[in-house]
Amino acid sequence: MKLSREQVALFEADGVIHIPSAIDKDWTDELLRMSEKAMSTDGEWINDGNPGASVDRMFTRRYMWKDNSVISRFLREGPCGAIAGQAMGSSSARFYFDHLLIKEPMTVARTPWHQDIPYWPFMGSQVCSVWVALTDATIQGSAMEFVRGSHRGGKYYKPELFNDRKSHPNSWALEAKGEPVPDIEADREAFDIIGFDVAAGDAIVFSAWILHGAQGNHSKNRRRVALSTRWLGNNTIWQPKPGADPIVGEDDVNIAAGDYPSDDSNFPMFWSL
Ligand SMILES: O=C(O)CCC(=O)C(=O)O
Repeated sequence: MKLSREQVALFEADGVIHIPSAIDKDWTDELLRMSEKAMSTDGEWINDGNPGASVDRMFTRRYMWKDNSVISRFLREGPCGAIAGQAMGSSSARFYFDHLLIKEPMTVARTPWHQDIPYWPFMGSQVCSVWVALTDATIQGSAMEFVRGSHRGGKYYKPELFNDRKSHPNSWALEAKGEPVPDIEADREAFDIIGFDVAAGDAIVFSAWILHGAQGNHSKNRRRVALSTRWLGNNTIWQPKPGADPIVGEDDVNIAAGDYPSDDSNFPMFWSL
């Protein structure tokens, strides 16, 4: 998968690009089968807003790649690492984690507006996600929206929690510092919001610094499924901090704060020039 110069320039300017037909139907079929299993089996890193329901359920599950052969093969053989590395202008891309995000029909819960970098134990401009649509989705059906160019403001916002729950599986994020995310929904006209209707197989690559979110799923009959993959470029440094995602923490690595994460077992280099 080769990105054009225009795509790379757009990524730098906007912080996000839409790449139609990034993966083929064999991959989307296999990943969708995997997602069904992921919804119906136990695991450690699940955030399920309405377990067992077939409507109004936002389900997320992350960090499966070490035990999940489909995801692991997709990361090695699929195009996401190459897309991430090229978009970031990096000569390599190390992998951080996979994040499956599903919204059943008529899911009320929004994906709140947020930046990704405050959740993660890294710093650097070359940190991004490649979000792969496994089903068609319109913006009304919970495809992603972005505040164009917001990756360039140097802002660092406090994490928001996905799914509104009393005992929240991701409450670790509340320990993070940062100013609150502005109430973008209350004043959408004040922000340069762009979004992309997607077809299954499309990818959206976006900076970990850009503000992004998604509506609930207003579709009456269509599940929305996406697999987000997280990537680290050459200028990434390891920076553990309060409120960082515990999937890979200080006890799991042998990297000094401020160093490049050259840890092949936790952050394998799945793409290089
Ligand atoms: O799929 C979604 O609703 C949100 C995805 C997201 O926020 C991410 O991949 O960082």
